[in-house]
Amino acid sequence: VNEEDDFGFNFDFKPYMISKAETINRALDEAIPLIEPLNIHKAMRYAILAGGKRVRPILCLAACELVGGEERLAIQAACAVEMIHTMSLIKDDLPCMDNDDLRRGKPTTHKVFGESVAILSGGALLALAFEHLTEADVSSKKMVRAVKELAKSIGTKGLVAGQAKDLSSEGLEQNDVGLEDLEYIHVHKTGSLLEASAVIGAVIGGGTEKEIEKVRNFARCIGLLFQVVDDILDETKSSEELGKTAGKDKVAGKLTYPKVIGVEKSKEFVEKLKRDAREHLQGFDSDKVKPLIALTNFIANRNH
Ligand code: GRG
Repeated sequence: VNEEDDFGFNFDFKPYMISKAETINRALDEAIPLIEPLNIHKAMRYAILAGGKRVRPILCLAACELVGGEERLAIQAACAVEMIHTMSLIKDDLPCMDNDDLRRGKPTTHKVFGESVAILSGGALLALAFEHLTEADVSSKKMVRAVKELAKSIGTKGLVAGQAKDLSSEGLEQNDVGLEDLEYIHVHKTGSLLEASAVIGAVIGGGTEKEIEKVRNFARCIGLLFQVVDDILDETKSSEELGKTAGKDKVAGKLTYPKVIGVEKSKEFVEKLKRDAREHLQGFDSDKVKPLIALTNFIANRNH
């Protein structure tokens, strides 16, 4: 991770990522105590403390620090975006959606606690995210903006829109779903919360309008980057696992960038998005952009 990349960039990302993830995990542990109703809080904690790369909260903290804010200002917001992400994973895994048995290497929340508890714990995470976010030590004006940004990223302009489109494309022939549809699904399902995470960090950190817009454009690039890489990984996985696992049909049937534009063009797109992401960070303090560039490289080079 700390080797020079193709842009001659050098930053020791692993300790940064570990230390930020530890801070976030501690804050999440405190934010969701094991109180009544016990089974709901158990399920919430099970889902959110199950691991995960913590990309969204790290992005939120890094964006806050990029514009000169202190980490402590954005910690509630960072927890909030991870709560929303976890809520969406719980719902995505339900039998009426993707019907998945495993998540983050463990049985899914509904498999362990039952469907009704899983649905309630998802709803509770959604509510707690907003409650917790409002505890940040920032002006009401910034807070209203942050709340609006987060709400927008979840509903019919964000996660719900992406999931709805994804569900309605299921079972369609490859020819009936084009690059535009695929991009719509990705921008909403994956991009919207990543964008909100970064923008909320920049708003809370006290960024200027111009800085917030730059952060938004940067986050849009890494949102798409995240998904194109995910698609390439899925394709590789599905060919490696061919004939081996029961989940193969789901992966094989899913529309992906490599299926629509081919593996080579998808890899070229990854490189373009990496370059574009960096360009949006121009003009910021050269030391403060380092974690965000490293995060971009991490997303581009990850293998899971
Ligand atoms: C019900 C209001 C409401 C919203 C939810 C179900 C749903 C609507 C949306 C689905 C959103 C979804 C599951 C998108 C996929 C996002 C994605 C790329 C997940 C994987 O993210 P990683 O790799 O996972 O960051 P970890 O485990 O590392 O956190």
